Amino acid sequence: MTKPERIHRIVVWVAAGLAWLAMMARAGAQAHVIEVTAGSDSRYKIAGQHIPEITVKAGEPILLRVTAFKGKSWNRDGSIHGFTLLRAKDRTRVEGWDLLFKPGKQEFTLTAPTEPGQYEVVCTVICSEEHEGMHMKFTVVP
Ligand SMILES: [Cu+2]
Repeated sequence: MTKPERIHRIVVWVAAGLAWLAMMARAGAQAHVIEVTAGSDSRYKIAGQHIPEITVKAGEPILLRVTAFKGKSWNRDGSIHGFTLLRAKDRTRVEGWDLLFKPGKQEFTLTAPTEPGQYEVVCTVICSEEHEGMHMKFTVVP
């Protein structure tokens, strides 16, 4: 390989690397950040919302930031609350949205459902006698 060829090859690799970095930075910046607390009282909470609910755009990247507090009971594996997304129309589970929380802070990188419509988040851990009331509305807009 001649010297100009070597330089050309290096330039191509550096350009490809920069393009990749720019793409990753954009992807990170575009994620819709949702912060949810899973309370010891078996309720989901979102700051600034009296009745918590989540609205996302179909197919958008989501970063779910969770802070979870132990209720009165939990799973043997240490999970203290769940977060499973169901389609409102038939109560079927949405793939990739069957989450379990450990005590404290945790993050999940997710993708919003591609089908607009009404969904529901439900807890899947029997976290207290109030567990059945642990759910919230989830809307996917086009
Ligand atoms: Cu629960």
